[in-house]
Amino acid sequence: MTSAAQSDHYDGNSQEDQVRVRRDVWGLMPGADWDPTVLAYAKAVQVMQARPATDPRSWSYQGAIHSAFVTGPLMNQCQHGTWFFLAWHRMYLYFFERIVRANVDAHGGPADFALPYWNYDQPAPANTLPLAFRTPALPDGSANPLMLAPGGRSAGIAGGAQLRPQDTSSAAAMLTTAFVGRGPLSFGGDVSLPVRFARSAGQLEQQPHNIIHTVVGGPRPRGATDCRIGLMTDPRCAALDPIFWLHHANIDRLWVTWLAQGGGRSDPTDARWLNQRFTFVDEHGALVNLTVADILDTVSQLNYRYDDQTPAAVTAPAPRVMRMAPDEELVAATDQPVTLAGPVTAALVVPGSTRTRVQRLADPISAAYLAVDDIEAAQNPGVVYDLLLNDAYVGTFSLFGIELMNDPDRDHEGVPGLRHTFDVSAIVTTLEADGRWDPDELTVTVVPVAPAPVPGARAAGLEELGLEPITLGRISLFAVESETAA
Ligand SMILES: [Cu+2]
Repeated sequence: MTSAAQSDHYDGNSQEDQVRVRRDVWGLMPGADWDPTVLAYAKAVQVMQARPATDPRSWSYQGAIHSAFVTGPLMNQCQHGTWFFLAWHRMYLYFFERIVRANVDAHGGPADFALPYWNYDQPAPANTLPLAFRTPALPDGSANPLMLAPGGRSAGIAGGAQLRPQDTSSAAAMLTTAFVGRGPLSFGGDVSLPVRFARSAGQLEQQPHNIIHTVVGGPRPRGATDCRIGLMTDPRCAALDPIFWLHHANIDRLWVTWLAQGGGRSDPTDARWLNQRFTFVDEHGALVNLTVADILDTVSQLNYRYDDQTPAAVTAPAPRVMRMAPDEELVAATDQPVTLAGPVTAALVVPGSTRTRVQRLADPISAAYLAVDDIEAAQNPGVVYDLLLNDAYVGTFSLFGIELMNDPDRDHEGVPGLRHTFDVSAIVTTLEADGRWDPDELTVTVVPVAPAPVPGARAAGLEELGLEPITLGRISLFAVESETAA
């Protein structure tokens, strides 16, 4: 490290005089003309990439703070599948932004520079990779570091293909009212020790966070231990793709908009969360500490806000799951592990003991969720998976981070496999209303989604991808009794 100075409490914010505004990259740069803020980001990336890898403010070191194939001080700190996911990434972005801004200031501004974000959950063109990330050269003729060499990103996305609405949606996350606990469908993840990859992600981490990583990165070569192909797909490479920071700024913004919805939504007050401390490096190369309590108000504590913090419009049926009590009952499940390289349908077996419960699942006092448990794979295949209950779309999941779950040296909590959970209360209600909710006829279907082709090109079939099979240990249906009827 360049400095051993380590403050107990970070107060770098006190020198600032204005609240910075992080803006939508498509609003800044809707066409091919370079926007000053986006161009300043690109030039700062050039400067950081030219620094020696031993400098913690270099591009490679900043990426390694998230995760890397090497180890060193401050490296491999990222938090996923835990209730620290949002807080850790907010801190990580904050200090990265300070490092970028020091470069921007040294090269003439803009004086109000803040990291842009990419809100992909909008109609085209906003659901395509921002133009600055697919332009070969900067205005001065130098190579644009925001554009990766071929293979660095999924070819279709790199070529301007649209992301699917299923992949960009934060609707399931916005429906939750609990940040943590009180059931599996939390916004921000389960209670956990600080670890890189624990078992249970919150709904926002699951969708769109994990999914965007995978559809932007695309497939990686089997067993790859470098960061040339499919960077966003692997946590050890993801932050080396300059789009990572705009993706995470959007995830950070969605935390703000979730809180703004009200309806009981609030950050945890648990001291184990508030007092958790993480260490980063600032623009001077000095080590800096923050606790989660230090970063909960972006305006008063970190001096930034987003240009759009409008609460999400939640257009959902009666939010039954959100009122659920923590007790739950397993009422149906697949009876053997499901291995798939293509689409697979499996029966959800309902034992006699829970048959009545399943029949009554559409009652207003019940809520239901599906859990996909013990997902095992050698690596993220670089595609995402759609999940259906009978014929109804439930949600999409990605295996982002599975390499680190399988790592024998893994420092997660020792539970095998990933877990993803989905609210299916509304689907059960619809199937029941259609007369199609029958305990003898319950199926789940998992469909790998082929990457979007380059616009104008033919879509590759799943069989052409040569997907490595993944195994889903069990898919289960849980019933939850509501505290109060909606
Ligand atoms: Cu991420």
